[in-house]
Amino acid sequence: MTQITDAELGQFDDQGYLLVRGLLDPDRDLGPLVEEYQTVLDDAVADLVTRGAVQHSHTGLPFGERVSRVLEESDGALNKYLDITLPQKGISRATPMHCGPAVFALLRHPRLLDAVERFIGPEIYSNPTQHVRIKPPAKHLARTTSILSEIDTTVWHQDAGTGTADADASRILTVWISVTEANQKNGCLLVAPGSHRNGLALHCHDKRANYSRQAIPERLVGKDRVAIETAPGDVLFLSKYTMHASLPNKRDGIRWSLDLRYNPPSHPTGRGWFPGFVARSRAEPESEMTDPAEWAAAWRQTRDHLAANPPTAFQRWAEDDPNCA
Ligand SMILES: O=C(O)CCC(=O)C(=O)O
Ligand SMILES: [Fe+2]
Repeated sequence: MTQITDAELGQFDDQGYLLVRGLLDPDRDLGPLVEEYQTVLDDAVADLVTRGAVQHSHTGLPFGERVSRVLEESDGALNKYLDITLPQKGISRATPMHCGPAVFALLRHPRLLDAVERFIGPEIYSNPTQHVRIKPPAKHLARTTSILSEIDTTVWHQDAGTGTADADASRILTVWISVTEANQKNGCLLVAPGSHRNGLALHCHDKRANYSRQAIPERLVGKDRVAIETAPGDVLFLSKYTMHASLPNKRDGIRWSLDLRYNPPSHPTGRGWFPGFVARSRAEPESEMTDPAEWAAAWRQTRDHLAANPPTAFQRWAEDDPNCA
């Protein structure tokens, strides 16, 4: 069993990130997720066909190729069906999302939580900022719209900048899980070592996309950038101030990852309108959520509520911030 050492924790404090190779077993730990996503994709495609968003269901294609083709033909609409969390804007009662039992089991995976405990202690809340990212080959994103360019690359940012200011003092750990291999050809992460030391950096509105995303200007990122190449089951831990980005996928297959966040239960999550849950508590074990159906129901209730009461859009930096000129 992989146990994170004190030396590794020291490295995390110093560099702002830590890659733990083979923390999860690709077959035993990620297999159920991969299996669940076969059905997620089947159901998503059936729904998209019913809605007239795609004409072909591409049954018979291997998973990755089918995702890529349907994503392209649906102009990105498929993406929401594959992600866990709801979008920031435009939530309706029919907005797709995926909160299945295999995802829940991974969020609560004991070996993952043992690792998280080393960073934030034994009281662990699953932060609702949690994503499944399936990045298709860039060639399938040629007819780029805003949503597709968001999938293609991730701009330089700190996760602290993606939540509300009430979470500025929260201890939030980002946990990035490699489901497929990730490398410099298929769109792996880039990390700027030591970039976490000066707190929250300026982020500017990214004109490449209408989508609400804000990027740290190149000049603030620094020259030292490390590509994080991973194999299935490798897990990257990032501090909320560590600057990171990801490359486009120039290969033929998909690049699949999850990024999850955890914080102590008493700390604001930065997305207060979305539901999280207690994943582990030594102090109050009875507060742990253990039922995947309860978790899925919480998301559905939230979706219904937010469809009627949209959350106020938040951007940490104004679009016309003078420092961004
Ligand atoms: O996987 C990616 O492209 C981006 C991941 C990310 O930004 C994160 O894990 O916080
Ligand atoms: Fe991030």
